[in-house]
Amino acid sequence: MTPKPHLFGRPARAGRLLRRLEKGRLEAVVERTAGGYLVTGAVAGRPGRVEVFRCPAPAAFLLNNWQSWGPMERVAPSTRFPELEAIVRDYSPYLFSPLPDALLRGPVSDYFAAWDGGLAGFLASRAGHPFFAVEGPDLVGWIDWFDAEFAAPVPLEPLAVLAGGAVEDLLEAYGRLANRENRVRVNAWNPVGWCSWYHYFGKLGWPDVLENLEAAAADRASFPFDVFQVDDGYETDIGDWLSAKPGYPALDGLAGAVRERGFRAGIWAAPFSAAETSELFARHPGWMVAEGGRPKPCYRGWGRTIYALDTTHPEVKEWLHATVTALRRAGFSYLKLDFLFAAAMPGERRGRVTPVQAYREGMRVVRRAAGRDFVLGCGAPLLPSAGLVDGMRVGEDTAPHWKTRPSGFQGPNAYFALKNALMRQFMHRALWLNDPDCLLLRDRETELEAGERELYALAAGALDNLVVVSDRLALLGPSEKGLLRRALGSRGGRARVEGLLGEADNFVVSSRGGPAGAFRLAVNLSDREAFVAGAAVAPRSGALLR
Ligand code: 9PG
Repeated sequence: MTPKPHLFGRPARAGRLLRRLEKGRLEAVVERTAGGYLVTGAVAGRPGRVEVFRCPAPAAFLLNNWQSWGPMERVAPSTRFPELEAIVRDYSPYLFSPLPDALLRGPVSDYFAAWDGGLAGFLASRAGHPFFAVEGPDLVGWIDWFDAEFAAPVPLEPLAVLAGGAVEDLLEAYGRLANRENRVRVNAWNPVGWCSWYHYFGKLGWPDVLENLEAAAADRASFPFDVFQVDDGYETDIGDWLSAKPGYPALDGLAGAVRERGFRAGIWAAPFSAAETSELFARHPGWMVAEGGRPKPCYRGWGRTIYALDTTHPEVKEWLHATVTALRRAGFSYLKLDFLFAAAMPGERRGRVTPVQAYREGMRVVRRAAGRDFVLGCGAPLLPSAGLVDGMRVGEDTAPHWKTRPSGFQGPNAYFALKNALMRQFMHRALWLNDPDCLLLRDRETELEAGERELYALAAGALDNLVVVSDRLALLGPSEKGLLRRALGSRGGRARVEGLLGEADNFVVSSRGGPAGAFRLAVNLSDREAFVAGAAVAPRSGALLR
């Protein structure tokens, strides 16, 4: 149940509100809706951080992280994520939030928070960064506009407060509202494909690409891939996307080899990132987000310091447009664009905008340059990407091992990747097509057990998500091919997940209206046998129910 919330520091009630802020002003309208309230409005001047919502913190609620790789999971107000300190220190302060200070203090839920009988959710993130945090006994929803100053009013990120019903229904209702608010149009093509990353990782060579291309082309019945995507490993450096490593053909040769075998060609790039060693950085240090006039490190990766491009800089926009256009001209029509959070790092930029606005400026350039080709977001701020991507990774990386660890900020592993896909299913076809990360089907060169591999594949199918295989295809025999066939056969329905607030790590995926008719998949992610939807399900496995 939701106790009556406070809006802007007073008990919620319908009406208009004008508020003088320290260095700005706020105008808001609160409307009563069937299930609760809708808050809209505008801010001007330097609004800084504004408290919008407050209610007593629920004993348990669903927390959602800012970006693809962060968790969505059940937490209590007392939940802490001790591993975040090491991530902030060793990897990046801005990986999991543009406001890391709040994140280190306690549970922070970006965009929305949901609990038994209630949900508070911001419907967009276009200028401000909306988030919820536990403050004393309360759960408080803020919008932060960083230190931006707005001469003309900018719209408040609308807030919907919904009450009554199961958390799963509330999330779906929130998804519908966010869909409308962001004018999302879901791509008609829901990809099936192959990706190089989770077998070859950074050691991918051109002979590996050719081997798998030949294998896929030779057995289309078993490998009905639309797209064949080359991941990280082909490029000379992070930032230098158009020059392939020695041993690789030029990019048009790479795409050509894929296309002449009848697949759409897919490629990976991190278009907002530049390694300290890259030609891009050497030539254009002035294009980077800065601090004190110098390039500001964004994150550590590939053993290097990585900088973030200032996506408000006119020359960067030209470069982004030219780079995406060049990838398309080379023949690629599926772009996995990764580490996108970099463009939303706080820092000095040409444009006097918030980091969220900067991110969206960059993504709009990419979207325009990509035309109707498929853009898969990864490592991306979620809500700011709504309407700008076709697909979105909704969890941290999978891996050829399971490994249950205490919280979702540690990975990569198959457990958290799959759990996040289940938790964030309400985003699928509301904000974009969900990418649950790749299926690892192989029974060799893996620590995953047969039940774990089967569960992952069947869940991705039942969820109607992207299905992308990331194995050396030569390792797949009749039973792995059969599993892929079963996973693909269960796509196409309207899928819904129950059990999000449960403590047992058990879920039920129900699908209806697809080619397979109505069915359910009982999911047991835990390490003990469980009864799920009336069926006994072994640890870390699933059971299909009619
Ligand atoms: C290629 C990979 C794959 C993968 C992406 C992304 O937090 N981290 O240190 C971190 C590093 C890599 C990473 C995710 C998180 O993986 O998700 O599918 O494309 O890049 O380098």
